[in-house]
Amino acid sequence: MPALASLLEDLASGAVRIVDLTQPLSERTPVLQLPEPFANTPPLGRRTLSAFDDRGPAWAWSVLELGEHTGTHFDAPIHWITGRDGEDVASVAPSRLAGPAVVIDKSAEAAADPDHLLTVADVRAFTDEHGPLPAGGWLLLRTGWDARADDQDAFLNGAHTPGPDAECARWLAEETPIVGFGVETVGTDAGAAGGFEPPFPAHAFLLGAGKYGVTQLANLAQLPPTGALLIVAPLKLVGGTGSPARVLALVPA
Ligand code: 23J
Ligand code: MN
Repeated sequence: MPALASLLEDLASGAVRIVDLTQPLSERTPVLQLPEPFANTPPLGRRTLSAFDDRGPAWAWSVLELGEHTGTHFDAPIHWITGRDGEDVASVAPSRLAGPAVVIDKSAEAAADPDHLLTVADVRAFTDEHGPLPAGGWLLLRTGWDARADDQDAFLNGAHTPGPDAECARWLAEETPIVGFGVETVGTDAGAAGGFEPPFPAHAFLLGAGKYGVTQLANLAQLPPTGALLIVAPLKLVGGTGSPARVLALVPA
């Protein structure tokens, strides 16, 4: 049977499931808080244009104020100074937005130490057990942080949040065949990463290498370590440094 016909049959039978990796987007969605003197993104803002009233008797709609980097979102290379000559969101080829994903589980380590850092040795231990990182695919870091996403203070945790160390970020960017790195936390970098060398190494190295980030993911616990198909769908925003995204995974039941 052709591969797509077989996939459609598996979806219909439930042999393949679709897992929503997207956090709900609302005025309560936590947003990054950078220290002074840096500018910060506001929470989602919404202004009603009409609500079945004089302004529009049969329709309801609103206008959003929405940061490019709010909620579950995609980081494009031009977000960072190292990638400033790279792709904006609209330029990213769709073939790079759908591909294999592997999930490394550091939820126990992050529960014990919120500043836990992912190392090259951790990823090598994972690939020794599960095989190489997927070419054209994504590495997703599970930390259990998605359970905190309905509470800004618990989610940001005073900037004590897990992420990769600088050497791991450099290695993922420069020496592995992945196209992107995804996390459950507010950014691809650890909460303390502003003080790393270089500062914010996941942003600096991955975006500088023309790779991507996805943040604030949910439900990674429902994915197998290997074998999921990830679909990342940011807005096709011309000149966009990032975009809120719907992120889905297809997984064998
Ligand atoms: C700007 C500066 C630092 C960080 C970020 C943005 C993000 O996390 C982001 O959403 O790209 S850490
Ligand atoms: Mn971002």
